[in-house]
Amino acid sequence: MPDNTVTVVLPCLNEAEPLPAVLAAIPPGYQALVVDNNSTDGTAEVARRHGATVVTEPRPGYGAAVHAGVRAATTPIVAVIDADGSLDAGDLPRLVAELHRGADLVIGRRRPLPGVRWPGVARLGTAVMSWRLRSRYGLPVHDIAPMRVAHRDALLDLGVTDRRSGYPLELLVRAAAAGWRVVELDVAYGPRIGGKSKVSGSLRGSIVAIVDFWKAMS
Ligand SMILES: Nc1nc2c(ncn2[C@@H]2O[C@H](COP(=O)(O)OP(=O)(O)O)[C@@H](O)[C@H]2O)c(=O)[nH]1
Ligand SMILES: [Mg+2]
Repeated sequence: MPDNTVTVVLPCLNEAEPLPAVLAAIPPGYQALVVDNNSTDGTAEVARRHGATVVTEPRPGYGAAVHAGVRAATTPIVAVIDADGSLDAGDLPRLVAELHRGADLVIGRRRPLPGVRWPGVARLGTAVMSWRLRSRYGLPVHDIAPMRVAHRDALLDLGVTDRRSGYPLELLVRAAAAGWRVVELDVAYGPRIGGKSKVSGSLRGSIVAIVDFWKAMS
């Protein structure tokens, strides 16, 4: 049966190329909500043409886009995933099921598929951040929540303030402080299916991410 309680928030900065396939993988009933962050490649038109609702967020940054999407969602549950095709929205129902079993936040742990290019710096950064999240905050995590599912209103009440790359880490830290039950499940991690990397595949993006990650956790 289609599940119409979930909005899938897709933060997008120039993702017109991968978007059609990403949207096609969204489970039946789930609402696709593309947050367009000043894209110049027709992302918003492509999204609308493929059935997604589009929200425009002029303030740049991954966190700004995610926050705008969560606010705009009208369903009790929100999911956030990348719009580059590296993550599979088909994994979301397994995460949503854990939420129904009582978790407050369900996150994906990227398990690279054969042949995926995952730069060493990004892997190392992920390992270090995850270790810190486990040792300092007691969170059962091995990744930095690239894909996540939560109850919309509770998520907004957490009050995450980061509007750039530190958003997912600040969310985890606040979830731990609030005593949330956090569950991590393996999800497939494939190659980006078009367009350009803004974070780990770009020097500027990587530096911004490392600075933001560290700020979010200190
Ligand atoms: N709205 C918005 N989305 C962003 C920004 N930076 C990255 N993203 C999105 O975040 C997701 C992950 O970024 P990506 O470029 O794939 O990073 P990578 O996986 O480290 O290469 C993609 O859906 C991007 O479009 C940003 O500044 N604004
Ligand atoms: Mg990516």
